[in-house]
Amino acid sequence: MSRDEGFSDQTVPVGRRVFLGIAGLGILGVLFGSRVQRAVGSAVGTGLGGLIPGGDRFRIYSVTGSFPKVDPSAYRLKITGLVNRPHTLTLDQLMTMPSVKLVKDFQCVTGWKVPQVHWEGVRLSDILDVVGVSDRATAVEFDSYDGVDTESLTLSQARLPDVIVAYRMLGGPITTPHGGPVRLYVAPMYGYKSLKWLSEVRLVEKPTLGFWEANGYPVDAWINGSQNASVS
Ligand SMILES: Nc1nc2c(c(=O)[nH]1)N[C@H]1C(S)=C(S)[C@@H](COP(=O)(O)O)O[C@H]1N2
Ligand SMILES: [Mo]
Repeated sequence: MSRDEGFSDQTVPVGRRVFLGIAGLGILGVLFGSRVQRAVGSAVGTGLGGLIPGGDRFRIYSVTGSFPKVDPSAYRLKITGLVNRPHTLTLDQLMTMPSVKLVKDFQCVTGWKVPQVHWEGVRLSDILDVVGVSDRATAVEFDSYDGVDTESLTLSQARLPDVIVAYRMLGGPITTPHGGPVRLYVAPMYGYKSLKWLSEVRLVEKPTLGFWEANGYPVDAWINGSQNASVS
């Protein structure tokens, strides 16, 4: 199987050297070699990524250094914690819920940006309505099938109309490298909030710091001066 399988032409993986250079977190095992070690990658950290040819591509991240492979038929999304009716949803069940499409620039806090990315999925707020959120809940925690990355949002952030549980991206089903079959997409915030391989949504009274936040990224990741996502 080719290493590049599943990568769209809008995609370039990020090499360990490049990534550590730009993120400086020192703990991340990111990605496969070859295509990665391109000059364009090393320019990203300087913020030139968007100015040079090939700069506006996704860098594929995984904090574990590999991708959890989740078959669409085996996929489950658990909604747990302070809810009235805990649920476990299959991908088919998610896909029968009302869906929303978003188109927006995708922006990593390290400086790279992909213009006008198309997304489709279910509003997180619709899922929260299905399970019924307890009065004591103030925040939502998110877990990944990778077993390491975690995120959180306040309940009011989680209820924003452009925060979705996404199953389509870039014109097709979400590929494994991009976090498929299902990832979170938090349109108004930087990319690290858009947790890939989403496995669990948990309502809590007090959130614990997410993976990136524990490593120094801001808990509130609003993209400055961002345009609102177009919603349909
Ligand atoms: N599970 C998981 N989700 C993740 C990450 C990760 O390493 N693991 N990286 C985050 C960061 S920092 C960014 S910018 C985006 C990148 O999305 P992509 O890998 O599809 O390009 O995913 C976010 N979600
Ligand atoms: Mo990122």
